[in-house]
Amino acid sequence: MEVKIFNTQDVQDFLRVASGLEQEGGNPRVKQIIHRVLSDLYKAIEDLNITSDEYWAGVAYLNQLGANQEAGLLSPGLGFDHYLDMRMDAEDAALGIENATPRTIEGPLYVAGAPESVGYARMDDGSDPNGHTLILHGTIFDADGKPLPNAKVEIWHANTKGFYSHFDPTGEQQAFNMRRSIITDENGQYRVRTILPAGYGCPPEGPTQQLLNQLGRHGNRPAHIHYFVSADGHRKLTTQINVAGDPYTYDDFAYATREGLVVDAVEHTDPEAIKANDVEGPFAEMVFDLKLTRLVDGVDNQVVDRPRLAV
Ligand code: MBD
Ligand code: FE
Repeated sequence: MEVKIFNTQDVQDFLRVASGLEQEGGNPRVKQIIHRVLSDLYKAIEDLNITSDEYWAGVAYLNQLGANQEAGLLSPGLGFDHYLDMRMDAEDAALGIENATPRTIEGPLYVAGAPESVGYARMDDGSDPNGHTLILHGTIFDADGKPLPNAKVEIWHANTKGFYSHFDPTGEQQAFNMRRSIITDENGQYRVRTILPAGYGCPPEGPTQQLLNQLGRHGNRPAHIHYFVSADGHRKLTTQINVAGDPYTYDDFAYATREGLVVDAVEHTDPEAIKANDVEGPFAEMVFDLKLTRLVDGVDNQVVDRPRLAV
């Protein structure tokens, strides 16, 4: 049987009570958001005739999601992270701000406190038996298009199993493996030696993948490398590059791939190049320049503050 009660005064009054709108104390913004979200959910229960069994399955699911620390993983999977980027892009467009280097999502696996060095860093500890050497470098440009010395380039990525240090279920990786902060040199350049990452897959038995299965979706990301770039007078840029040619490049479960962020990994086998790059054998090279945008009225109007792991 289907009943309609959502629009009754009783239910509407109840939503205000449950959201604390009839209380003096508390936080008005939280009340406003909770009132709206509760209202939308109550309405969905009515419109879709969501059963008690379905509702309680949802409650159990949220508990599982938290117990597995996967809320930050389901979030990009459901497109929230990309949607927030779309909104920031639209705000920038409205302000006439051009992002020569597109932003894309941070993801849930950044860790603050990586080792810092000037100009160059070796990122991998050499322990990945399948690691193929990657030389990744480029120039950071300021908002006027000039090379920018002393910019901070934070880079993090996965190993050849798609696992990140600090989040590796095998426990194989040392702290901060494949996580570095490089300060650009006097020419605005950064350079790292690391290994080509593999794509990421959601934990196959976890609650995120469980829901994706119900949606008929996979939980894979293409091979990618994360960046934060920050510098005086500029907005912090959050982005990623994809290694070109990955089968998931244009089928990312987290919707982070964007035009301008797909970069070829060029294979070098000639002895000259191997010697010039001070590596032991054949290696891949990726070149990626990033251009920052200036502060808006002296502030970073889009910097994202979120709980992050700091070690
Ligand atoms: C990742 O490495 C990632 O970048 C995102 C967005 C989600 C899961 C794993
Ligand atoms: Fe990632």
